[in-house]
Amino acid sequence: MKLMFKASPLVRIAGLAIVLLVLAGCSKGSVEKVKIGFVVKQPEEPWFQREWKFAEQAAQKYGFELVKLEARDSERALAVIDTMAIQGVKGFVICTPDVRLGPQIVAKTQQKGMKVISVDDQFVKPDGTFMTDVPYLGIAARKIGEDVGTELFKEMRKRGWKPEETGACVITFDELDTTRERTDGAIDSLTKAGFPKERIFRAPQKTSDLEGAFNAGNILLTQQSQIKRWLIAGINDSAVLGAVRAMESKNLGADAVIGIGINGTDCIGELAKPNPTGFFGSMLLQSRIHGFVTAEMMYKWVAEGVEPPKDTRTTGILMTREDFKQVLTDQGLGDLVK
Ligand code: FCA
Repeated sequence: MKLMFKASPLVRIAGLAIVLLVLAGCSKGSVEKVKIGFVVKQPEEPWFQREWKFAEQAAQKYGFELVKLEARDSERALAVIDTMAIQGVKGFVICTPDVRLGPQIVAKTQQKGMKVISVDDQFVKPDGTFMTDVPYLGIAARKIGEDVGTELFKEMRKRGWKPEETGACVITFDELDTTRERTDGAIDSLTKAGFPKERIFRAPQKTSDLEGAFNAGNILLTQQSQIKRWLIAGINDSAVLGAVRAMESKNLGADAVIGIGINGTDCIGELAKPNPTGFFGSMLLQSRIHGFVTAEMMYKWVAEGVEPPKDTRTTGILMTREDFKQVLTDQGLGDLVK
C-alpha cells in the first residue's frame, strides 16, 4: 500500500510522458497538409488564373496545400495525374483540354486512389453523353448565351440599326458542349427577338483562342463584305475579341460593331481603353465559385468524406464599358480594376 502510494506520482509522470509522446506523434501526422490539385487547360486565359487565385483562398481558409498544374493537351493531362499521385495529392479539380479524355482521367484517378471534380468542361463518354457520375461545376451555358443574344438585340435597337442591314457574326466552337450551348443560345434568342435567321453567320474557330477567332472572323468578313454593321457573339471573351480585331482590320469600329463576350475576366484591358471599340461588354461569370467552391468541395470530400453535388451551374451578369469597374468590384474582383 505504502509502496503503491509512493510510486503513484512516478506512474503519473510516466503516464503523462506517454500521453505527450503519443500526442506529439499524432500531431506530427496531422500537421502534414492535405494536398489538393487544380489542373487547367489554358493557363494563359485570365479566367483560369482567377480560378487558381480563388482556389488558393480556399487553401488558405482550410489549411490545405494547393498544387496548380497546367495541361494543354491530353498527354499532359494524364501525365499530371501521375505527378500529383507521386506528390501525395488526394484529389484534384480539372478543366480538361479534351472532354473525351474523361473516362481515362477517371480510370487513372481511381487507380491512384484519388478523387476528381470537373470544372467548366464536363467529361463525356465515348457515346457522347455526359459522365454524370463525376461531380461537375459549370455555367448555365444556354441561358448565358441567350442573354448575350438578348443584349445584342437591345443595343442594336437602341442605336436604331435595322436588322435587315445588320449581320450577326457568331464565333463557334462546337466540339465542346459548354461552348456550343452558349452560341446556340445566342442564336436562339436573336432569332426569337426577330433578327433574320439568314443574316446570322456561324464562324467556327479551329482553336479556342483569340487567334482562332480572328481567323474565323476574317473568313466570314471576306465572304460577307457587303455587310457594314455587325453584332458579335462567341464562346468567350477571347472569341469576341478576335472577331472585333478582324472587323477593325476591315475598318469596322465601335460605331459599326457590337460585340458581347463571356467570362468578363479576359476583356478588362479592352473595356478600359480610352476610346470605345466594337467590344461592347461581357457576361461576367463567377470565377470565385469555380475556383474557391470546387477546391473547397474537394477538400471536404477528401478530409471529411462529404460528397460534392454532382451538377452545379453558375450564372452570369452583363457588364459594359459604363459599369464594368463597379460590377467587378461588387463581385469581389475589384483588384482587377485597381
Ligand atoms: C470554358 C471556356 C473558358 C471559360 C469556361 C467557363 O472552359 O474555354 O474560357 O468560359 O468554360
